[in-house]
Amino acid sequence: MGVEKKRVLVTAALPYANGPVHIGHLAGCYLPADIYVRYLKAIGKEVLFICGSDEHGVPITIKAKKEGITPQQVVDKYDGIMKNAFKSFGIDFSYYGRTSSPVHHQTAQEFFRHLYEKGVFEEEVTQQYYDVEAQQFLADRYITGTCPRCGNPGAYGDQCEKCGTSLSPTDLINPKSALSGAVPILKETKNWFLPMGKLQSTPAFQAYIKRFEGWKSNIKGQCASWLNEGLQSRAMTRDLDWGVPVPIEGADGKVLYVWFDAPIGYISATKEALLASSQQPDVSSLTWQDWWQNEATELIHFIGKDNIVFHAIIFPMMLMTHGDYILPSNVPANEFLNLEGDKISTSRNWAVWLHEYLEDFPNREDELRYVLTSIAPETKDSEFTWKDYQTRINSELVSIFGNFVNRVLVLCDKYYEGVVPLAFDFSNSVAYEKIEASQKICFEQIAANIAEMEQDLKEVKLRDAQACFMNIARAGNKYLADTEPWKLVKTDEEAVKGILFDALQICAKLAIAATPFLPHTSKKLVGLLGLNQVSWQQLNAQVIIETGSQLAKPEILYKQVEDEEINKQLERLQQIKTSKTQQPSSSDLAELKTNITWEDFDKLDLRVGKVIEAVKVPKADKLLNLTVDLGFDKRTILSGIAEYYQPEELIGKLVTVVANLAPRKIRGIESQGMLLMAGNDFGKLYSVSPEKEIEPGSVVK
Ligand code: B3M
Ligand code: ZN
Repeated sequence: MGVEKKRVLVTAALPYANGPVHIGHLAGCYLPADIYVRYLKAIGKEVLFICGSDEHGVPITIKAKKEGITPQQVVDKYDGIMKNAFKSFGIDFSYYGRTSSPVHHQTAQEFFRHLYEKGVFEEEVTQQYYDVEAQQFLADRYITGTCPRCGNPGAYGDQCEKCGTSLSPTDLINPKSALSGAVPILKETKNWFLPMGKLQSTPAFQAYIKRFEGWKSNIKGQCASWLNEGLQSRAMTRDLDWGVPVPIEGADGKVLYVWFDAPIGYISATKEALLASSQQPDVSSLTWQDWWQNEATELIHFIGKDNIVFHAIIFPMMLMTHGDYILPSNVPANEFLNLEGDKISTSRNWAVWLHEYLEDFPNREDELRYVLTSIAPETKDSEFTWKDYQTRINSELVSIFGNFVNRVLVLCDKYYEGVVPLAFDFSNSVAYEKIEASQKICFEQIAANIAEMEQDLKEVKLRDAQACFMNIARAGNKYLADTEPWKLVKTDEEAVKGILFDALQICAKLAIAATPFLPHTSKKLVGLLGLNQVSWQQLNAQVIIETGSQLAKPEILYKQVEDEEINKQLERLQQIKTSKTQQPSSSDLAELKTNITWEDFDKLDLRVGKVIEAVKVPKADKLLNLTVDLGFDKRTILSGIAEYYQPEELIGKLVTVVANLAPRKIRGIESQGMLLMAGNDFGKLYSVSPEKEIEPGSVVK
């Protein structure tokens, strides 16, 4: 506050090194971060863009067990794969680190020790689940069980992925060890907790959360709900053997909680980045402290929505209690990207993997960047489909942008052998009134779109920004369509030169404006236009390409996406789906519950109900509040089906209701029953409904 921000430190969430990167990762975090960074650099800001592999945590060790290799082998394999995929798509990190590096271990340990010595942590002996067979404590994802909130039998010890609730292992019903399948015992162990409840009420934290006001509403909403519920202490150490060892006495066999060390990874990667750059000629005189401990730095974290609490609350609390650090100025988190109607899932292979895309669509990285930015889940979940991918490329990138540039280059090649023609003053004669008017409108529209694009980029509204970019090409096309230089060439060569001179300036503006969004294309176009170098400052210049300069031979920027290419992708996905439905996974088979008696079944009172009202529950993504007519009674029933049904689709629908289920309060509303739903392997839910119209209240037996 009050201090002028001289530089920007942008971080992108450190991906777990337990699998390759997919389009959801790209759209949710890395692409927006890259576009923003490219924009900042273009306007001359000093920027450091930090990322790296998150190589600790239970997901890595579980993957290692599954594949029969060591955790180190897992992270070595995926660190390389991820780094290459990011590079191919032009994600231009200043530095990509690893949390297994010695600099990171040391930095994380020093950070922990500093807080420990300041007396920040609460030391507590608690009962934790322990697998007697595997002789190991079961933290986070090492334990599975039934979610107490939604009944999902595959919830993890830290979170239920179905309903999103964050959990402690001891919240799970019927807990099971993910290592041996055994029922775990409770055993005492000592851990160090960050007293988040206590810290929440400190003036420093209260001052910090004022920043949320300027942040995106999805983040504000999530943070408000955490803060309103009241924060709980959270253990910053774990009884595990993979991670950064806890650097204090009496902590043998314990490591730092992965969410304690991972964000510190941004700091260690910064240190490493500066070490690496000091060995290069253009030595930056800045130290890592300039980036992290100086109010002149603006700190911005790009993340996906599942990481909000860690970046907007927990990490800032760590930085704040440490005392030497700046706090984030913004956390532009995105929502999720779905694929062809279903949630992207690594374990079900329901994803478009970047390394596979590169094989199937070589040299078409910018096409995917374009589509993912057009549908970026900036404010709510969005959806990638291959048909939409094809449409956006063919009818926007090819037909609008590519076509405009190509027409201009081909005409200049044909008429002037690629030498940039003379400009023309259309105001010198009334004969040119029409052309002059088109020219005026065209350049006014372009200027307005450039201004709006810059404003959107500044505000990280990248979807809108890219739409403005495309409008520049639209305006160019319109100018050509209005003035028809290919017809005019027979009668008025000077005017044609003037129009094509203008059109070339528009191509140059497009080449510059494309830098953040489509870096590969921008570079190619700069070359085709015979420009050595361009700068963002030239965007509003009248002349960017000089008369007399030489253009390169025309080449197309993008090729059409053919139906066969799309069908191949759709078939691949279809195969994944069918192989799944034909062979229920072992976990589905294992979920078969123990037999019940006829008497047990007889206790259920199942009835047909008719939905008469349906509304979304505010601030709950998954829940609908339904009023269901049971004939003899009208019930309020909350159902976690908001992702699968729009409220209006349900009105008038017959459903099956467990009518004698004990009422239960959810989000302060009493739910008086439950709707029966059939779920498939892809997380979809379908209502179990009578085949024919039958009156509400009818017994299901
Ligand atoms: N590795 C979770 C994730 O990949 C975690 C992010 C760490 S950011 C410091 O979604
Ligand atoms: Zn749940």
